Amino acid sequence: MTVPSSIVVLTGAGVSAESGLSTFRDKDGIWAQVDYREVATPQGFARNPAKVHDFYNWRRRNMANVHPNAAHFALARLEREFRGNFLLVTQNIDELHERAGSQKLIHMHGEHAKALCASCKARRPWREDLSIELACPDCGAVGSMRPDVVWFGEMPYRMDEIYVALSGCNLFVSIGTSGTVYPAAGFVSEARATGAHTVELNLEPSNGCSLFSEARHGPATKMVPEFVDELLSATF
Ligand code: BJW
Repeated sequence: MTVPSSIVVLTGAGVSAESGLSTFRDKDGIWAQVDYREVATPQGFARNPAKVHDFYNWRRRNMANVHPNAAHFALARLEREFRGNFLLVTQNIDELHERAGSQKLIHMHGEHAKALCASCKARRPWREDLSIELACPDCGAVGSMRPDVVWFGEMPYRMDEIYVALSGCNLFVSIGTSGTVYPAAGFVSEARATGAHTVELNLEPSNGCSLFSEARHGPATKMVPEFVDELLSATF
C-alpha cells in the first residue's frame, strides 16, 4: 500500500451491525420495518411528531445495551497512531465511535444524544426521551423539540469541513455503507478526483463498489482491524 499522509474514513451502519444495531437497507434492516417517509423526513415529523419521537426514543434508549466493537476500536487506534492528517466522518447517529475513543469525528447525519429546537435552532446534549409536550429550554417554544438528526431533504452537517478534508486526502476508506445516500455516496468520487487511493471495506459490494480503487469484503470486525494493522505497519 502506498504510504498516505492524509486519511479520510467514512463509516455507515455496517460498522455498528456487529454491536447489535440494525442497518437500514439490509433485508431485516430498519427500512424494512418502518417507512422512512414517516420517520426520517421533515414532512413525516410535521404529520405525526409523536410517531417520530417514539422511533428515536426507542433507538436512543437501546444505546444503553450496545457497545463498540473491534472495528470502532481499530479506527480509534488508527487516529491515535497515524502521524498524518486524519478525519473520521460517520453517517451513524450512535455514539460508538466516541465510546471507542475516536475524537477527530464528524457526525454528518447528527446524533442520538442531542436535541434540536425546530423553532430557535438551538442544539443541546439530550439523553432523555423527547415528546411533543416539551418546551425548548432555550426559547420556550412548546412542541418544537426534535431529534438532532439529518432527515431526507435536509442538509448534512459540517459539509464544508468534509469537502476540505476530502480534497486534501490521499487515502479515502469507506466502511459499512451501502453507498445509497448522497452526499456521502459521492465522497469516493470527490476523493478520486484529487488522486486519492480509495478503499471499500464492506460486507458485500456496495452500490458504488466499482468506483473504488480497491474493495475488500467481509465483516467489519475482521476487515477493519486487519486493514488498520496493515496501514500502520506500512506507515512506520
Ligand atoms: C456490513 C456489516 C458488517 C452490514 N460489516 N458491513 C436522487 C439522486 C441523488 C440524491 C437524491 C435523489 N433524491 C434525493 C436525493 C438526496 C437524498 C438521497 O441521497 N436519497 C437517496 C436515497 C437517493 N439525500 C438527502 O436528502 C441528504 N441531504 C441532501 O442531499 O442535502 C442536499 C445536499 C446536496 C449537496 C451537498 C450537500 C447536501 C440527507 C440524507 C439524510 C439521511 N438520513 C438517514 C437517517 C438519519 C437518522 C437516523 O439514523 O435515523 O441517515 S437515512 C439512513 O441512510 C441514515 C444513514 O446514515 C444513511 C446511510 O445508510 P448506510 O449507513 O449506508 O446504511 P445501509 O443500511 O444502507 O448500508 C449498510 C451497509 O453495511 C450495507 O452495504 C451492508 O452490506 C453493510 N454491512 N453488516 C461490514 N458486519
